Amino acid sequence: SEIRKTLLEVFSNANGEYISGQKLSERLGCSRTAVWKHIEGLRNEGYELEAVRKLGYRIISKPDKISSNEIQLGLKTSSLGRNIHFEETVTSTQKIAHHLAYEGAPEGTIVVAEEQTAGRGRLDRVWHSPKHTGVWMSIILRPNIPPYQAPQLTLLAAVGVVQGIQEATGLEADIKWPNDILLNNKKVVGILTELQAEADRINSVIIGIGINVNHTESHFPDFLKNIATSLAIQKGEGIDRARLIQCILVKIEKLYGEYLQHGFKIIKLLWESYAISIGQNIIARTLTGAIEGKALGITDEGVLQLKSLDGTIHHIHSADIELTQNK
Ligand code: BTX
Repeated sequence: SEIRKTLLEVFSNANGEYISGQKLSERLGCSRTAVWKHIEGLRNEGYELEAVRKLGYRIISKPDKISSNEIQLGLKTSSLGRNIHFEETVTSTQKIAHHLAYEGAPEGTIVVAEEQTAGRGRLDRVWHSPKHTGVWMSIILRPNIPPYQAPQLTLLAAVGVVQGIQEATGLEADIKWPNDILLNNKKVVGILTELQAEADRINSVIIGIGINVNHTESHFPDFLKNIATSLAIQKGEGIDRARLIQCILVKIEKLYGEYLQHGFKIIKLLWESYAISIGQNIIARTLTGAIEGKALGITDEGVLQLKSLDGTIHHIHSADIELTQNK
């Protein structure tokens, strides 16, 4: 709003000095209560404001924002991220990407938002995506592969994200089959791959990547506090999200080129080198039940092979897995 804009101007002219509530209400032409409401509004947008009795308010830090410009400036890819659809707030970047893909958006188009109000995981689960903290991004690819090979792209994306995180932050993350990326055993990234396909051919693959980047503990709702973490929490300092996106796009583009030329072999080897669940005892919870056993590896299609306690080898296409005590 206009008032919000004026408020920011006043603060930025104050160069970090305190401004009294009285002064603000005069400058904005509104009541002290209204000033307070606008201050709360700024806080919700990620501004850190300090209020000190008798002195007034001052801005301590501005939210770290991303835009198409910042992602594109210095981006070293030839197709990924060349076409960017950026929005401040969306329901889900997947939803927009589906629409753009349907309308014919070129391969490499990405959708990025600062906030998702209905970010989604697998099986219609919710992906928590608060404002100005994370990377909420969907990538449109148009590979010439049969639909059954699409899960390979989830694994490919996971490798790219791990490599991109390493490049941007130095942090070495682990992959838990099929789509979780963990730091210190807590989830820092989720990947969701969706298709627009006919029986035998893919029109587009939409890879949704959600990364907790600059979250502090307080950004996570209680039900996530024990299972989720962010790059900033692990690294102990804030991370430039635009640069992180660039690093990840470069890595995924390189892997994708490799994949289209030479197939899944090298991607599979790389994936296995980051995977923590292989060779471990796990419980795989599928829609039809839970199977306990040892994770043997993944097949050339990216399917998990699990040897259950009675010796049977199961092929798991989709599940949540939990590492159990290794006996
Ligand atoms: P998933 O089904 O494997 O994981 C979802 C589960 O993860 C939730 O049920 C919850 O327990 C937990 N969770 C929810 N939010 C978070 C979070 N921020 N950090 C850690 N754990 C969380 C994973 O699905 C796939 C997520 C993809 C998200 C991206 S964001 C861009 C794109 N747009 C969109 O709507 N989804 C994708």
